[in-house]
Amino acid sequence: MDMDMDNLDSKRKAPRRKGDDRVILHFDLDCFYAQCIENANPHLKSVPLGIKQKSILATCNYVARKHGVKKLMGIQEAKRLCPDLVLADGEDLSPFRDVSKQIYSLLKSYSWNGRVERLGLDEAFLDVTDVVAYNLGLVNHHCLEESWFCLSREDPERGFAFDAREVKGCVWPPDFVSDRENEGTDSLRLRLLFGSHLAFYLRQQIEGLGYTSACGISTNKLLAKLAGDRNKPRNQTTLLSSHSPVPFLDPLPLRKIPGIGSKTITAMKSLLKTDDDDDDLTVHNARTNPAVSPFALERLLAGSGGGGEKGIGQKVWLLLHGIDGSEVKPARDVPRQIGIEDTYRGLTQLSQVRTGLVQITTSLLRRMHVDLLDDVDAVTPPISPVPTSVGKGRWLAQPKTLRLTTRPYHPPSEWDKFEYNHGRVSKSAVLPRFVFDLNIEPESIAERLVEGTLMPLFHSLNPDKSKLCIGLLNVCVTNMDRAKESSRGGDIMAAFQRQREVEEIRGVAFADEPPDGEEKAEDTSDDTEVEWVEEEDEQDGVRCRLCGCVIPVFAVEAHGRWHELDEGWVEPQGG
Ligand code: DCP
Ligand code: MG
Ligand code: MG
Repeated sequence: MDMDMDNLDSKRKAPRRKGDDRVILHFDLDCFYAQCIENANPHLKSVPLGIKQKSILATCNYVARKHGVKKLMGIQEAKRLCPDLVLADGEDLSPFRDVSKQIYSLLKSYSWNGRVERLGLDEAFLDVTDVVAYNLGLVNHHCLEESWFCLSREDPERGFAFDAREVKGCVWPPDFVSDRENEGTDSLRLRLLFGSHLAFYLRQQIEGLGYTSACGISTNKLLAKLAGDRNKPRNQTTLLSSHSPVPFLDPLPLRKIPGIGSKTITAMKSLLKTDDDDDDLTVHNARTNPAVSPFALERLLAGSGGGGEKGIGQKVWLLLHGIDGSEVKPARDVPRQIGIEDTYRGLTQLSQVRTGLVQITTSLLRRMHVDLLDDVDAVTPPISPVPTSVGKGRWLAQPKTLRLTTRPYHPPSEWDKFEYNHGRVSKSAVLPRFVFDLNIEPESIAERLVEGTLMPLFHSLNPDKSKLCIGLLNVCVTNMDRAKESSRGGDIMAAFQRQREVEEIRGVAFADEPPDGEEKAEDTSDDTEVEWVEEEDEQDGVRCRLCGCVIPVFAVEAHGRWHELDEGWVEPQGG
């Protein structure tokens, strides 16, 4: 017991910072969905604009924010605050995904080490340590004001001129005074300063595509993301505190810290013996309270009932001190899976299901063309009013599996009885090869796929036709079969064909004709989707297990879809 207490005491000490050798940028686009809609309809730029999903605003532009309108606000309240608010529909995420991909590709093209990680649709981290180190090696310390930032190792003329005496954009702390005389030639300040100029240049490039953004510049992902939040919109912040990020973090509400979600906050409240509103619970409260330690957090979060991964206590403790060793993940040129879903107020007829499936599948095929074909000509310009017709290009990867997920409709009167995902079931089948034929219109492919594969899957998931009442349909392709390296310069389709032949010999089934449902479809009880928990104290909302936000029940589906796009940074507490 004494041992434990010693352990607890020694571990309560502030952890030492190490690993400040990286330069990380975090970009977050301003009012993203709103900017996408504005770019397609420029007259909306000057008016208050809200993007509607069901009966809430997914986001609103900054003109609307001046009137007090906020993200995730109910439409009624927003209209009350700003009667002139113009509403645009944001149910179809395809245009936002297209823009997201375009901006992500742009950022990727400036990375040397390929460490470009997406977070949701409108954010990205870049680890630019290597680019900055290279440029620090070139700089003339006697003529900092006329520096040149090299964007390519091969072509020294590719770059931009900058003044290396000053950090570009805002800094934190605002009154930071550098000790330039003594800082040497490779100080943390100089590295971040270089990062700030690169960030500004990249933000200008993004503006060239028509989108303004905010950026944070720091030494890890946590601090870069929080720094960028300081000055929005259309601005950037470099976190320069050379000693400790603690004064920067201390005043922030705990719930603002990525990686700290509702479970951690509940655990923290029980340690602090407080019932304060989540907004009043700051990093400082948690960090300085003697009851909070890595040991105590571990016991609550990873112990029986906590369900979190081992080491979670220490991880949270480090986050409270601004320490985050997580790497910026290398960019993937092909997503792991692509899924499209829609929600319904109870489909009772098979014909309605079929229509819904054809719509979803057509969007899915369009998405596959955008994400999996390497020919840019095949991509419709963002927010094009005309959907992509027949695509061109070569497949970078071909998914092997098609999965259908359904969930019954729960009318409002049943919301207290069932969890959001109650009754959610999935079944998979082999994805037929005609899907990759670029000479057939997506609509025709969709019809064929629905008739031959998806309807049989649907029947086996929902055998009782008399009780049909569908609230959600989700169609997803997964199990990506990548074009082999060796096929570079050769015929990628031929390489796929060879690979398939090899796998067929090994006994993996590939169907050119749709499988007959029951026989070939396999059960995949899919628990990788977002999970939701309803808590007693949240009368008119549901708390999201991933981000801890309380979401009005009617907005849960839109919020869940948003998370499913989010490839990283999920609260590491298990569920
Ligand atoms: N989004 C959503 N549901 C959420 C959060 C976000 O549908 N719970 C969507 C709408 C946003 C986009 O994702 O436009 C990006 O989310 P942000 O939180 O970055 O919000 P914005 O980009 O809209 O605004 P900001 O300028 O504050 O970044
Ligand atoms: Mg944003
Ligand atoms: Mg964002």
